[in-house]
Amino acid sequence: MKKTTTVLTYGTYDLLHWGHINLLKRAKDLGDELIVALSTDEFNQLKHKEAYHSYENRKFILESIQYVDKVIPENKWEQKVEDVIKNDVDIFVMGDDWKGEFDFLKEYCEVVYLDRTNGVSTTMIKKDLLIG
Ligand code: C2G
Repeated sequence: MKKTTTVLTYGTYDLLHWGHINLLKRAKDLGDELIVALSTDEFNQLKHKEAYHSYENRKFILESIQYVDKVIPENKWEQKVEDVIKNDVDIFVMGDDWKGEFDFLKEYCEVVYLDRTNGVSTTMIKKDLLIG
């Protein structure tokens, strides 16, 4: 029985935009199942990020996306090895703004950094809306 290929990625996914969707689509295209570890509101504080939408609402939005099969909470930096093992992950994916940061996972699974989508970001959206 062929094992399904499980892909795992992490992020805040606030004010969802086409750059996020572009990442999720390419991540899902690498396998059969895509798990997103979504930064909790508390973890965002550790990342010095403040999401506009709550964790529950960001989770609801992600779960509505055709490419996403499962959403789990990201509570701390140190949970990735455990997440990879517990979820039998084959491929870990992040945008290449994180290139190299998670190479320690190569001991447990394939690590893929996908090109970040230029021209859009949550920060940019917030700034543009401020200017009005
Ligand atoms: N991304 C992208 N293109 C953009 C914006 C984001 O490809 N224009 C990707 C990022 O590289 C990341 C994912 O979308 O892989 C989610 O981005 P963020 O929500 O900003 O995630 P981040 O705050 O980088 O959290 O433990 C890892 C962290 O939780 C990553």
